[in-house]
Amino acid sequence: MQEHIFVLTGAGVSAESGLGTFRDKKGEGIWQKFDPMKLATPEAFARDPESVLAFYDARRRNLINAKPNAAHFALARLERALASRGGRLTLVTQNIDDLHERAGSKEVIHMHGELLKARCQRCGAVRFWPDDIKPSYVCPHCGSAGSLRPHVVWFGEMPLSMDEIDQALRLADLFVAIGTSGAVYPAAGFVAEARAYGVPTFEINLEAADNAYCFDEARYGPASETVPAWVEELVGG
Ligand code: BJW
Repeated sequence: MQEHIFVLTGAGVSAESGLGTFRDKKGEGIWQKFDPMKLATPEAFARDPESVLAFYDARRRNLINAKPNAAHFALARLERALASRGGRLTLVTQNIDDLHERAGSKEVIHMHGELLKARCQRCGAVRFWPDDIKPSYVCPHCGSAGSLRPHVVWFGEMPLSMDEIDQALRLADLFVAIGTSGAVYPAAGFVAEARAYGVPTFEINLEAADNAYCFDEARYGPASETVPAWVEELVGG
């Protein structure tokens, strides 16, 4: 078994937990129903904070009622199994939900932020925030009014932990992308980076991603079935 596995997850891993994906072939993805330029950019937030905050309030309430599925639990099992053999799982998620953590994963890198946290635009303080955010709210850290926003990465903003991610990609024995369309950069470029470092690459998805041609191997089907089966092959028995 490989000692250091790098897993990148996307919205597809949480789809069967009832959290919508952003793009799908039926045209029912979040960004097919709502315009991301009006809801997921710093400019949109500056122009219309009420609409942006209401969009994230609704998704936060939905998340609180969601539950992790078998794919999340399998990845937590993989983390424990690798650690018990002196190996390591680097789990990088583009998802802003906390379903990996609720399934038992201990180390999760949220490169697009976390929906259950708020950040102050004035002082930069980030804190757990499971409630709605209103434009009038005051930052509990610095006391400024109207400066709180969801701790998420919008288009045009720099994703989080990029240095840590690059280092882990460089050191991995296997790169696996699960449930991500390969449409959003820089995450969509990780597979090419991994290949450039000589790391074998594997896609697990419901259907081929936009960057499927970059992967050495692929397995298609719902994450709640394909991920536990793959983990069982690696660590079972
Ligand atoms: C299943 C399943 C089941 C379904 N089982 N599978 C070229 C290079 C670099 C940047 C750019 C570039 N061109 C353009 C850019 C800029 C932009 C970008 O990529 N735009 C594209 C639209 C082209 N990127 C940015 O602005 C990023 N910042 C940036 O680039 O900074 C500069 C920089 C440059 C170089 C290095 C470093 C930095 C920021 C991107 C922020 C993305 N933010 C969002 C919103 C977060 C908050 C929120 O949730 O509201 O992140 S957008 C949205 O897309 C969200 C997701 O994390 C992200 C990716 O989506 P994901 O996870 O792939 O989901 P889907 O819906 O697209 O796909 C679902 C998949 O699941 C499908 O494949 C299905 O088949 C599968 N599936 N059911 C298994 N049951």
